[in-house]
Amino acid sequence: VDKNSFDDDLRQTPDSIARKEKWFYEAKFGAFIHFGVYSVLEGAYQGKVQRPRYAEWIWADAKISAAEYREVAMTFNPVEFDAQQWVKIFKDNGMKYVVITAKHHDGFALFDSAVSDFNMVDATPFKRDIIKELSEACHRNGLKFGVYYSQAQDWYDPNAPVMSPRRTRRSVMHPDLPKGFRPDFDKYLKEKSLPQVEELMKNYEIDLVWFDTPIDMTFERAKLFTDVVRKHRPDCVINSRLIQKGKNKILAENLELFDYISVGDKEVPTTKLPLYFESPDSVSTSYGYKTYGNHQYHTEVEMIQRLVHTVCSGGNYLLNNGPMGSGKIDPEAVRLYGAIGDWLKVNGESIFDTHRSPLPERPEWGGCSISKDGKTLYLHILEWPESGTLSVDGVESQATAASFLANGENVEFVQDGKTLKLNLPAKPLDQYDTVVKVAF
Ligand code: FUL
Repeated sequence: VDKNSFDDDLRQTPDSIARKEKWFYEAKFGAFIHFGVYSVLEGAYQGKVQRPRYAEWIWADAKISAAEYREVAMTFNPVEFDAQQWVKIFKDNGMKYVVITAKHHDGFALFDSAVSDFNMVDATPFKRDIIKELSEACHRNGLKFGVYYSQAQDWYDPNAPVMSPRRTRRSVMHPDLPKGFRPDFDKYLKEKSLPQVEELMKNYEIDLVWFDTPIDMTFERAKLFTDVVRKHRPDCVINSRLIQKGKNKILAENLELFDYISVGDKEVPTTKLPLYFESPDSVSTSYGYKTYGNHQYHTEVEMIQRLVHTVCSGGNYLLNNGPMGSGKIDPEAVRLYGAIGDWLKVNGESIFDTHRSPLPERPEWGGCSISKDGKTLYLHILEWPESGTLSVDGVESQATAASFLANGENVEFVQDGKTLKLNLPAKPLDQYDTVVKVAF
């Protein structure tokens, strides 16, 4: 990011945040969902087990042809899908918005699309529009609704660019292609990607669009997408993977195209970034539901620490679950969401609607967030000090009171200039993150 190209504080101060994005900056915590044909395969195809990669990449990794993958779609029948029940799990655990894969790299649309029949209604026995049901359930329950859309990478359409030609050869995915076939990216954009984004914007109430894999995306091409989005949904929030290069490479001239930075997959920044960001994490090492090959779930403490670090650094935490092919939410994801939800029920005021840490440095014992009016500082103590004293440097104003969120009891403190010294009990009050609320 070119730090000199825009005003850091302008993007971070709540007062100056555009009204349309306000909900996004206040939300802090959302549910990400990777659901599609790959959910049926769980990371294996005909005995080929996917080792380190994401389960949603099975088509490319197991070298499946388009015709075979279409057959897998014929077995995608998530009869246990219940949008209301999904949304209840997210809402009960403090999540304020939902982002689901409307189309991942496999080119399969989870909605009723007139543009391509490779979609939930036309290509599966289930025949129901998941995007419609889920967006309605979100709005009924006061949650914002977003769609992930892989705008450039599309394995089903031979005209789309292929990410890693060595691993995912176009000729393997499409064995019937004539020899010497020359892909035409602009044809793909014109005939599939842009019209599908337009369908989504026109036919559903979309609050956020999460573009992904900006291969070959120029400013001109990206602008075609933002024009379509803005035309139908002027308040829709757009992420930076529309056009960013590599992990966090944002060019100043592209800033007008999106509203916030998507950091790298599962990346949790522990330092402040110059633009508001969102961290796309997952409950496990995969985004799509996986039972075969390597994969591992986070622990409760890891999840809560990642949420806290993200918010204290000035970002939202988008925590993914991969529902099972049956349409049921992965029980392990429900359990982990529950742990965060329980913690938030007690400590939510230190997360929602807060502002990133005002301290110059990230303290080694944890992190800080601050209320929007600047009158309450929240100290997230992730590493409990053995000495019984916690020293907080860089506190600009005079503290007037301090108490634990866990039980409301006062905490003894002294302030010497910009250093606040708290007298703590021998053991933490919360097993994950004990929060002290300091008033000014
Ligand atoms: C990546 C994709 O390739 C992964 O499958 C996943 O969707 C992740 C959030 O973004 O770029």
